[in-house]
Amino acid sequence: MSEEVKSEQEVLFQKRIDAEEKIEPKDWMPEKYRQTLIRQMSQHAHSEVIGMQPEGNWLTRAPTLHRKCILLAKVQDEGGHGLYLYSAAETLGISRDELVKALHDGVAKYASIFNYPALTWADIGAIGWLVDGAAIVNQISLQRTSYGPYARSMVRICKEESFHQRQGYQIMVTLSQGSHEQKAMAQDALDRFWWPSLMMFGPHDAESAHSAQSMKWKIKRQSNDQLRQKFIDQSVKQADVIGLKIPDPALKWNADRGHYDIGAIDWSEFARVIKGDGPCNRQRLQHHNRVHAEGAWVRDAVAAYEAKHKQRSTRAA
Ligand code: FAQ
Repeated sequence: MSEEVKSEQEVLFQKRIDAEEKIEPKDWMPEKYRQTLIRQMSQHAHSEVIGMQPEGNWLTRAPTLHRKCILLAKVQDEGGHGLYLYSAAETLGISRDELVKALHDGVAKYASIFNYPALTWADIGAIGWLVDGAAIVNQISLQRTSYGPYARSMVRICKEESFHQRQGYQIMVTLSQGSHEQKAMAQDALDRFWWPSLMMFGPHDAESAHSAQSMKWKIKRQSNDQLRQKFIDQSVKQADVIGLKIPDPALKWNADRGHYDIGAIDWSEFARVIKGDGPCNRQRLQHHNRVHAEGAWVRDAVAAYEAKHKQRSTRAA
């Protein structure tokens, strides 16, 4: 294909994006658009699946049967989110095996937040309130992303994340109205999860390698800093309602901007964690590797069943 024809296709593609048309799997798309989506959607899928680990760790230690049922449903939802997202990524011409291999080889990332441990029951509250809370702020915006299968998967995921956020906040409400020790445990969880939650939105816009192109292609609809600010503004109020203190001495309402100002984020910690040196990176990947290998027989059985059925229907035809 000549350069001229290709660039004409690119102009038409951008026109479709500007007109808010969704791009569908069989439509022409620039190779870089396809690769950007594979990168972002697969990292999103890996985050959902790796994100099951810190919470899964508390399934056998939930304080009541009721809490256990809720947590079990939530963790299963996260696995489901991973499946929708892997399937949506496969429409871009890549297999799930390739995506998982990239995770195991350390080529594909997953959200930095899941490299922090869940040390107490209050951490389960903080994860639901803050981590799912941050995820929803980002994903509501992604419901309008330009790639159809990604946008549609976000609609269902957001509905479920909203329940996740509320169950987490409700744990924090209960603990902060409990004994002195319970309230201290909730505050400690907030202290440890606040800054890593802010890092979930990625580097500041000026440092974000992919933002400019992704915003032009409407893969991203709002910038990292815009979404982070939205999350800060809503969470400060929620902490206030339950009498917990955001661990940031520089936090201040800025009447001119109509937003909260915050202190400096420790980007060296973020860089360390995404390079593989966070508190739980090795543990998370080792666990995923082990469980994936243990599940090989299920994948083999499904493939054998499918092959048998194909053979039977070919014979019958
Ligand atoms: N962690 O140029 P940008 C959830 C990387 S779902 C790790 O700004 P981009 C549900 C980035 O990949 C949470 N890496 O990148 C749940 C890039 O590296 P690369 C997941 C990060 O893509 C709750 C480099 O830094 N949500 O929590 C992070 O334009 C509870 C430069 O950054 C999504 O994935 C990070 N936080 O913007 C489950 C949402 N931030 O790839 C269980 C979809 C940045 O060049 C329990 N993703 N990096 O090697 C997005 O919206 C975007 O990809 C951003 C990053 C906003 C995360």
